[in-house]
Amino acid sequence: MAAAASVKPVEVCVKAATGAPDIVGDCPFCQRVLLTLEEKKVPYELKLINLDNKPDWFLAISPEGKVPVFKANDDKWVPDSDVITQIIEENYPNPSLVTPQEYSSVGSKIFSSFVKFLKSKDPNDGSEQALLDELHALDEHLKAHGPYVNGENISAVDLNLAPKLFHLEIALDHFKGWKIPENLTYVHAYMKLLFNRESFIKTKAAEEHVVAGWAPKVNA
Ligand SMILES: N[C@@H](CCC(=O)N[C@@H](CS)C(=O)NCC(=O)O)C(=O)O
Repeated sequence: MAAAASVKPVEVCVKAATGAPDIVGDCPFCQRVLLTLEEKKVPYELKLINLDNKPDWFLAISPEGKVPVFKANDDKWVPDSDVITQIIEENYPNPSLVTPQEYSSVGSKIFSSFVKFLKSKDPNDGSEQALLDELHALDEHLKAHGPYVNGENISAVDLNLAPKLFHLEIALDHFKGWKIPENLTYVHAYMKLLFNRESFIKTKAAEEHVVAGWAPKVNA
């Protein structure tokens, strides 16, 4: 007889919202993991971690004190969203979220460019242009291959980018009154597609928590 599929949910520690310990907080790496689980319909148990007051049991399983950490059906806790999403893909191959190698780094510099621009206090340091260049490159890619990075079907690279674009849109508007240029129509359509997915709506942080999360970094 074939072994019954395990019904035991996997476990994942994610950031709790600042000041709201019972709801999911504003960590894009955590949301990436949750999106992967949601898209594959893998049952999971959430453990919300207050990063301002990390419990001892959490520090024991995540010595660096970082979220996300993930436990599959063995007893080993694993950190890092790159590693975690890879394990989820291996353990739950259907539906496949594998992004073809040639597209796996599309948009990969957007998040670091966004953070640099967000923190920048010098309008002439080139950080705005660097971000625009990355967004233009994504727009061109989507124009040629979209609506998702790998065409008709969502894949891992989209689930990595979605929370980062969400943070970018909220934080740059709030702190700099900056918006993604309207002529980047493929990027706008892409974001709408991503943010309207059931998986995204279910796992996203509230805007006020995204703003609160970036505030100390912007004002540093
Ligand atoms: N490379 C890691 C980054 C994880 C990360 O930086 N997580 C942040 C929250 S967004 C964290 O746990 N920081 C520890 C802290 O704030 O104390 C991944 O992809 O999972």
